[in-house]
Amino acid sequence: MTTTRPNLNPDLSVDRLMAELFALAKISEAEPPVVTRVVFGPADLRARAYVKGLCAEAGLTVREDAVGNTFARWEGADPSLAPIGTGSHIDAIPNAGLYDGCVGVLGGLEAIRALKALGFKPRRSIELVVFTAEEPTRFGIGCLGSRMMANVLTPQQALALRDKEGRGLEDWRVPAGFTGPLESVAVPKGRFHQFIEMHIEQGPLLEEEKVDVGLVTHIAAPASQRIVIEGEGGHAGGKLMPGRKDALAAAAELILALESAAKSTGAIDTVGTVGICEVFPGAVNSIPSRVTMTTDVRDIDRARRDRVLAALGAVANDISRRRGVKIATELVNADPPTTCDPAILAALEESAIAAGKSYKKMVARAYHDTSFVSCIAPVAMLFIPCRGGVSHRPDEYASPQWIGSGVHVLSRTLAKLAA
Ligand code: HGY
Ligand code: MN
Ligand code: MN
Repeated sequence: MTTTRPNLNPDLSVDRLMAELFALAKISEAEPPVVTRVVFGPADLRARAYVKGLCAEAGLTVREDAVGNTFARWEGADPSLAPIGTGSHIDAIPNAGLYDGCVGVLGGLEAIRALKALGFKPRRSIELVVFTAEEPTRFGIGCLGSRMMANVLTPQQALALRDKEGRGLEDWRVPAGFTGPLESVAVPKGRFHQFIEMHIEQGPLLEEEKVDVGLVTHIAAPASQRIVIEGEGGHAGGKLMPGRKDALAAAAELILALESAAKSTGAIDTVGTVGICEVFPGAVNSIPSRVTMTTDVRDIDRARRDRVLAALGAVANDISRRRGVKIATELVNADPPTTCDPAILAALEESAIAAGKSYKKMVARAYHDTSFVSCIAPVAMLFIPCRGGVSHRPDEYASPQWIGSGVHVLSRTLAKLAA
């Protein structure tokens, strides 16, 4: 039983992996090449079944928790030891691409299959994880499954979540077959000995600098808010301009204030986005009486991010007073930045060198499930390039070479950590 570190030139079958990525991409609520796969929807359930089937074929034992976090385990020589974890998500926002999340799930599976093909026998079990609802699409908050595993989101808070139609977590997870007690999702510290997520960079640096892989040292601190602006509706022709309380005009001021606050922190790392802006009643000849919008503010420096949120609050108060509109702000999440583990980064660096792959240390600007796994285990992330840094769009793309390099480095690192 070889638990030593074999001559690890994993015989990756990138072709098989690419075929699986393309097959998974076809399981979508939208017409290919567009990928849309919202948690607990029909496409998500079919995608879960597809991935679980591949894991079973690879000889992994598959188990799901009460919200659908899925664990595919390769039993190690000493099952009493906490496993090495790897994985990501397969849910996708509307109008997305096929690589975000899926590269980390199917690439993690390929890394495991390559080690098995080499006859490697892990001392520590290796677990491939598919996290439920990394994207905020359904319930407005990202990383639902990993937040609950880390108990950053309690069962009570999860039960209070609602989708746009007012349906809650129970209305979705139970018909999807997930009926266990929500209290069973939280896991203790040490559930994983170490955890690595492979992911496309969702930024332009690796491709621009022609670097094979990125070793992520920090993950930016995300925050999001839900803002409702209540004004006064009325006839677009009959109601003259003086005294109007136009909710959308107020929202427009607030959106530009967010953009200017994010641009003026003095750091390129601060970003601010309004991704949702719903207008009521939404008629061409009716003055908007209500706007529901979201903000997404991130920075690698938490205090700087929070200063943007505070500045926005002050502007909202000023707009409310000047325009006579009510502005209600609900903070959905304001998470800390994540620091990745030096020992795992060292193992990734050694693996990249051994694999003959160029690498650079870098920051993750998107958030990831790894941010919440970091509450229960040492973590790190491995980035591969994506064309033009494009993501969350159907033209998101990562080449088989880029993906193969990532899987090669991941495979070697899993073997090092599990040996
Ligand atoms: O929004 C994010 O950073 C992630 O892609 N869900
Ligand atoms: Mn995403
Ligand atoms: Mn992602």
